Amino acid sequence: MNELLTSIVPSPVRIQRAGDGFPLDQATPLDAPADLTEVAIWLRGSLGPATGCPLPPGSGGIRLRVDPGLPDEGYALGIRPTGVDIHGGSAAGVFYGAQTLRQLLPPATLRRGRLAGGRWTLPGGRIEDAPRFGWRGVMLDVARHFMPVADVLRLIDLLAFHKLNVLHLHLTDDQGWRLEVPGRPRLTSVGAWRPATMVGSRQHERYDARPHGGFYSDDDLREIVAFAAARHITVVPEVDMPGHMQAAIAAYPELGNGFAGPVRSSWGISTHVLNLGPEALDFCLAVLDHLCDLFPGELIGIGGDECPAEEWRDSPIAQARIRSEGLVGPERLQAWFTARLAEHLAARGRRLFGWDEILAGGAPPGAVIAAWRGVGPAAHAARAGHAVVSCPDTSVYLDYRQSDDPAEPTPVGTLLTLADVHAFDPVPPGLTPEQAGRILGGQANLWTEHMESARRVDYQAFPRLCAFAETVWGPAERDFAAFSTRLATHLTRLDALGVNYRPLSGPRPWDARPDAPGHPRTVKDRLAELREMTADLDQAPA
Ligand code: TNX
Repeated sequence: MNELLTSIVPSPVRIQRAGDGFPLDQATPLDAPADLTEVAIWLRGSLGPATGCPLPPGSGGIRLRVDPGLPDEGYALGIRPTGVDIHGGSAAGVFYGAQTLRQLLPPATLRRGRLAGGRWTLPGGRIEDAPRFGWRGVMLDVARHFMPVADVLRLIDLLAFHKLNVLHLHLTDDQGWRLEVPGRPRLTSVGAWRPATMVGSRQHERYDARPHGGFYSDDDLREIVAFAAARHITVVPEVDMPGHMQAAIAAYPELGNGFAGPVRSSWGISTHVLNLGPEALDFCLAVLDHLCDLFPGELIGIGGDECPAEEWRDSPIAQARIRSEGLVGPERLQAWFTARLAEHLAARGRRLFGWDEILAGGAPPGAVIAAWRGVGPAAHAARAGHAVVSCPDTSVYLDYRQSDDPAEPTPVGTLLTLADVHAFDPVPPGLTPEQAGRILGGQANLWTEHMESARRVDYQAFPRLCAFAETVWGPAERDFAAFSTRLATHLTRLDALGVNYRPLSGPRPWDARPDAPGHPRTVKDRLAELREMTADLDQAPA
């Protein structure tokens, strides 16, 4: 079989080789109905520069069609000497068929400029394909390190190339606030900037002496949303509340419990959280309103992770709220708050999306849970009736180290090799079929404490994200050896796309960060820590 036909990543469900191929040249026409105009524009834009083929409108070449008989995001791609048919169950399905088509051409055609003129032959055959899960996500933390718009758009292209369809944008954290909110100018004039940045894991207490910051204008975010939508990716925004809020409190101290200080420079969890009085609640609802205006998707992220309750014990404003709402103690305050956010979003026809900490005290009905603290919370959330996005740190945290090579940059977390990621299953063991049906899919998370640039994000993300794509697109049964063979060819595609992936042979000398030491953990220690961290879920309603 043609090598390209058998090296597609993520692997298609069914591939048949048949007869001669189709020659693609300057005259090849593209036939697309009006409802597939956007796919056609994208395909011309991605194939044109390197092939020199403008794909003018017309019949007898590549034909795009929606066929409602196919699975929603599925496609059938047929290549014969007389033409190429890409049929999809929806525009998204046609788009994925076209992405597969790109992988069937030599990698040089993925470049942004032409190496040589000529003709390319698409191998003859038929591919039938459809994803296993509807949520094939990546979370990008743009709070710890700001990522310029152009780099975000480039990452979106790389996600789409791997048939991923959700970009969860972590827009705020203790270390930076990255979006504008009407009437709150200090969020960006103050909250988007920190005086210095920690270098390496927090145990080493090292800092650079350089300010860092940046934020997205409303138009920046609209551009990101539209660019992603044209690639069938939904952007799910997250503003993390009521903890991980030090940047906002630095800008507006009245939202906090007496903290008056700068945006946080160190990693870890700030104890400076929202006071949850009337002004802080109004602030949060206004932020959600703005997110609803900018992001058309159903889900709006409210974070909810790692919120220490200690400041609430002595805070008059938090205590007044606890009394007026008749809450049993500071620990109940977060659940009360999350319920108010859920009501507000529901009134706008949206749904709340939060980290699994919001399960403590019972998450609002209809909330979608991003289950990250090992595999326990995904099962807990599914049993409690919630829709779940599986993203256990022990399988899909791409900030965690890829090997124990001493040159691995800032090694943190547990060892998470390419094979470990490839073995991930979004559905945790022990669920009934009904509960398993609540697992929407999986998500790989890119926390950027130790990724200061797009170059470093590439290094941490690839090639593990190629393996991740197989876990959410492909079938439950997977063969790592077969994947590795396909990956060898696929890496030549990443080369053509200019991705700074980690070489399979290990880090290059210049990848090392001796100036930014890490803090590697063993799986055993991490599992013990996770058991302790999630012990409160045993009391939570399931
Ligand atoms: C935990 S995962 C966090 C993040 C850190 C990450 C580092 C989650 C909801 N919270 O704030 O960046 O660990 O791996």
